[in-house]
Amino acid sequence: MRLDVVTIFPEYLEPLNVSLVGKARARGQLDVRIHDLREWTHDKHNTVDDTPYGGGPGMVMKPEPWGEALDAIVESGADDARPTIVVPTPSGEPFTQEIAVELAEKPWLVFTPARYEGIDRRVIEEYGDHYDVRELSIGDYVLAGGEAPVLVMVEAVARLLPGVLGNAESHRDDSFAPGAMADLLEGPVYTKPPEWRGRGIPDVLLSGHHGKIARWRRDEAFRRTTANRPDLIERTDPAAFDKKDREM
Ligand code: 6GU
Repeated sequence: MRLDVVTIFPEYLEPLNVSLVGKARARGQLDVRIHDLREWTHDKHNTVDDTPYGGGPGMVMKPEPWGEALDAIVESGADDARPTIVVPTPSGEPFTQEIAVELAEKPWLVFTPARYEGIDRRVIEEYGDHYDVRELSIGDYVLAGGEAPVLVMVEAVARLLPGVLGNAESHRDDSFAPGAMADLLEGPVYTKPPEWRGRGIPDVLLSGHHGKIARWRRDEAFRRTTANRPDLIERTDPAAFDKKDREM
């Protein structure tokens, strides 16, 4: 997969050299290209923002540098290659595991993290007419810019790419993974030693009884979801719950 990121803070994307994403790059599974938006400015001060039409606080990112940057990037691909353009914005559609799975199937993503009050709307309209453009938010809070959301989305997508996670089974029962445990959060996990500061391990995990262990994990998932995300229980088809769940 190819990933391009256009930003006025290229150094903010340095974490993409580390850990899972860094290793995927080193192995050639990910081709990440970070671009400085200011390279597509032409004035002495490399201006990327201006005051909003209609007045109000803050600044808006000017369309011209974004247009030149995006044109250069989309034209740098193969003749028939068309990227999906991801625009991080708190006004976007919520980024979910389902969207991460969709994005992980694309060959090429271009991210456009903005600072200030966002990018002149005409840029999103212009590229939306010619490309698949996704405006995505990572949650109901406001950040100072889209760079941290890009790190979040790239990590969520990269770990789904074939061969990137060591163990292909590892995302089978992720919280929010589509499938049997969809809509339940993952329960608690334990490792050695068997006793730590006087605290032991639930007996069932030492029993070797796979059926009982699976049942226990499901009960814990249900308990945790009820406590932390009652909204997930509400929106789940009641047919997905069994008698034991209903008794909890
Ligand atoms: Cl994608 N950008 C910004 N600036 N704030 C956010 C966000 C994105 N998602 C949640 N808050």
